[in-house]
Amino acid sequence: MLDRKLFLPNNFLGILQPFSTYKKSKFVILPVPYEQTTTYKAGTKEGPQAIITASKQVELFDEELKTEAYKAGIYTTEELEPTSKGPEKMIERIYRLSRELLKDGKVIVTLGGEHTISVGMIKAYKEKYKDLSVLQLDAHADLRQSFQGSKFSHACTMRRVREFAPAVQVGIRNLSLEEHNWVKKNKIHLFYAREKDKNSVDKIIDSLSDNVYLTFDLDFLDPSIMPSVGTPEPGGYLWYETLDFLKTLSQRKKIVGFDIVELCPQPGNIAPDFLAAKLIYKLIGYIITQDGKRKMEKGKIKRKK
Ligand SMILES: [Mn+2]
Repeated sequence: MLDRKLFLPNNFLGILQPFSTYKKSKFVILPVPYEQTTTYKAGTKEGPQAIITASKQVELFDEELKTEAYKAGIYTTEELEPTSKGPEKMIERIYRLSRELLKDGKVIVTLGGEHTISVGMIKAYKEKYKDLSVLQLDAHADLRQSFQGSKFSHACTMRRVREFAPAVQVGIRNLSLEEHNWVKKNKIHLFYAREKDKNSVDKIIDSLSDNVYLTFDLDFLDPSIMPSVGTPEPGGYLWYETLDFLKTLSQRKKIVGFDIVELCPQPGNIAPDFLAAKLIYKLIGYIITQDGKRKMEKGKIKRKK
C-alpha cells in the first residue's frame, strides 16, 4: 500500500489520482487568496494555502460517517490570482469562473481570503438555482451599505448578497446601530449568538429554501477554538455544536456549495488551520452522505412505480 503522506501533492487532502482529476471530481476546491479591504489584522491571503497544507494531515476516512468521501472526487484548482483593479473586478472574475464550474455540474468549495469574494460565487449559484437562499455563519452582520468608501468591502458582503438572494444570518454578535436598525426595518432573519439556546436549529433551518448556499466566516466559531481570524469575537460556536448544526442542515436541505473564509493563519499555531481543513472535509462528507440517501430514495420511488 502506498502511503499518500509520502507524496503530498499540493491539493486539498493531498489526494492521488484518479480521485483528484477534474473530470472525475464532484467537488472543486477553489483557493482565492484575496485580501484588500481587511480592516484589523491582515494575513487572510495566506488562508487557502494554510488550509491545503493542513488538509494533508486529515484522514480520508471519517469515523462519524463511516465513509471515505474523497472518492466522490475532489479537484483543487490553482490559486485564483487577485486583481489590482479593486474588489468589484475580483467579484466579477470569481462569478465568471463559478459559472463555468457550475455548468460542468461541480460543487464549488471556495477557500478565502476575505469575505468579499462570496458575492461572486453566490451570484453564479443564484443563476443556477432560482430558489437559492444563503446561510451566513458569522460573528458580524456584514450589512453596511458601504464601508471606508467601498460598497464591496468585507463589511458589506451580505448587504450586496441581499440585493439578489435571500439570506439567513446566524452567530451574529457584533454589528453597528445602522445595521441593527436595517435588520429591524427589513425583517431580516438574523439569529444572535447570545440567543443560541433559544434559537432552535429547526427555526433557523425552516427559514431557508430547499437549495442552500453556505457562506462560513470562521469568526462564527469561538476564538478559543478559532483564534486565527482577522476580527475575533468572544461568544462563538464550538466544534460539536457546529457539526451537529451542519449535519442537521444537510439532512433537511440541499447544500449546493459553500465557502470557508477569513482564515488568517498564526505562525506557531496550526490547530485552527487543521480545524478549517477538517470542517471542509466534514461538510463534503455530509453532502455526499445525503446525496447518496436521496438517490436511494429516488430509486425506491421509481421501483414502486
Ligand atoms: Mn465576520
